[in-house]
Amino acid sequence: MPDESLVVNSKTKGIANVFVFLAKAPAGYKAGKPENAEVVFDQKGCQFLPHGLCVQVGQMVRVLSDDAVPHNTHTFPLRNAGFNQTISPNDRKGVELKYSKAEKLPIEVKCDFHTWMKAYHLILDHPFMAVTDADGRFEIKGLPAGKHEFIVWHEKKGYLDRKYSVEIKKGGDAEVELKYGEKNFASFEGPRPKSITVSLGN
Ligand SMILES: [Cu+2]
Repeated sequence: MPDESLVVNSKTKGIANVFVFLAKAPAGYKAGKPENAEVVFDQKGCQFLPHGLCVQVGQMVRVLSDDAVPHNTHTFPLRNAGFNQTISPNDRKGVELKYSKAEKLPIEVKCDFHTWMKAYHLILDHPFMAVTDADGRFEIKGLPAGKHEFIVWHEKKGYLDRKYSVEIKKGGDAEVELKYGEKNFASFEGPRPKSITVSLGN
């Protein structure tokens, strides 16, 4: 089974599954209903899909399975109630998982039947979060103008940045490139990335 704990695009050196988010909603921001009432968390080939999932408080996580074997989705939150439930083979209707509180950092999700199966859920009470794709890219939409400080977090290293500052001009976009040297991933045994390349826009 592939180790998904550090996924690097060999061409761009972009790193997947890096979470970029605001610890708190910007001042004056009023949380409305999440844009999507539901997000899907699937299991296929004994892997969680996606590996990194952003969830807003109040959003329903629909846990599905596309595998012929049963899985057990087991969450390890700090502030929310834990969820530990068997998902039947090929369950395309799914089991509903709901978080009621924001967490400070992404939480671990495991399958007790397949010890290599691991994923991370980031649960916040606002929508200003993203996780990098296979190219190391991400986008956070709808940020108000002003200065924002982002947490940048990856499961191998933990914090890559605690306060990555980005200024969004009125009516404008911001594009940033975040780079982290391989020393951040020194504990990783395998081909090491030279940098993470991600972009930020709105
Ligand atoms: Cu499993």
